[in-house]
Amino acid sequence: MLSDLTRERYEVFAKLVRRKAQSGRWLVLTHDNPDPDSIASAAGLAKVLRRSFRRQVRVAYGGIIGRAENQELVKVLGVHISHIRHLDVKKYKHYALVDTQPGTGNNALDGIIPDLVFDHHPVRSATRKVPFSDIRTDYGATATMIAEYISASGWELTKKEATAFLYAVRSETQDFGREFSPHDRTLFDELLPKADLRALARIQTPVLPLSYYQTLHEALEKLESVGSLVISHLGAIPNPDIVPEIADLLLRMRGMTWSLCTGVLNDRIYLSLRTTNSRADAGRLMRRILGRRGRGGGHGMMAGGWIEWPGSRSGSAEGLQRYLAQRLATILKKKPERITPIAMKSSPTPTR
Ligand SMILES: [Mn+2]
Repeated sequence: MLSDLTRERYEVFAKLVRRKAQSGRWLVLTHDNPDPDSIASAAGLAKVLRRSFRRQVRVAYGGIIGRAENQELVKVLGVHISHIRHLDVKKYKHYALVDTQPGTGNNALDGIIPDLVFDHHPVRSATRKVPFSDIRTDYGATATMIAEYISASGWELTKKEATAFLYAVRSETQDFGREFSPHDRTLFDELLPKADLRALARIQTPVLPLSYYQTLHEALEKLESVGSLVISHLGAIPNPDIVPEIADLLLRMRGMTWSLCTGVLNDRIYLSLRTTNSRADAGRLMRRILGRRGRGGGHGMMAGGWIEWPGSRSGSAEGLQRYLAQRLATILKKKPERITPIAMKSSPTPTR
């Protein structure tokens, strides 16, 4: 379905793209460690720029495409997505950000003001300098917005694209268990009959590396809680996006309304915060926990971020991880000194 808003915004977007010289190459960038929403959105925007405006476009990301699900998604979609370190960013003439904004600290477009921004996270002050931005915080997924733009451009989604966009919306909203809008729901209904369900199953249940189970094991061994807040601090992690995955898993624990997972990679401590409280502002809370040394943000019920941890010079990572959890507990009016380990029994007591 195509909303009136998208119809209007598409005209403004089209005018801007047409004004730009045809010769200049475009760089469409996801957020770092891209999730399905970001990957599908980038591929979709690239399609519109190529097909409707005959532009030369490269899709790129920073960080790591870590989750096996997301690697499989890239394969199924058949999108050519480059790592930013293999590109000379300055060689591009035009830039677009999807599922992220300038100044968030979670994309590789450092110091460059993009021409286009599409996102569903709360608007950042730096985005006001962007010539064209479409920020819709009521949308559950950026991919839903991009699908509407594709539709406004007169193109249809291929079977592969339908599969990828369907997965993006499902994973971003946790199968509609998290914030979503009627637009996301409408897109879901439209895509389901078009999608390749076998390919979707391959994305959703991919083959997993041993490191996944090792990290999961560690996460369970290190469980802590205070009241309805469950916490797990990981040591070295194989990729940043295992952190939100574990935060999601922990939030499902009976009796819990908040979850925090942290992990260490390349001089950074990554954090993910989740809540079942639909009136919460997890993004703001995340920024409060991190203070000036870190960057982060998010939506109402989910947030992520990182804080600089320059190796052993600043004490143990675990010390900082514990400190961050204590800050969170304090803000949530739970007693930080009461954070205690949850013991995992090696064999559970049978219940009769
Ligand atoms: Mn998103």
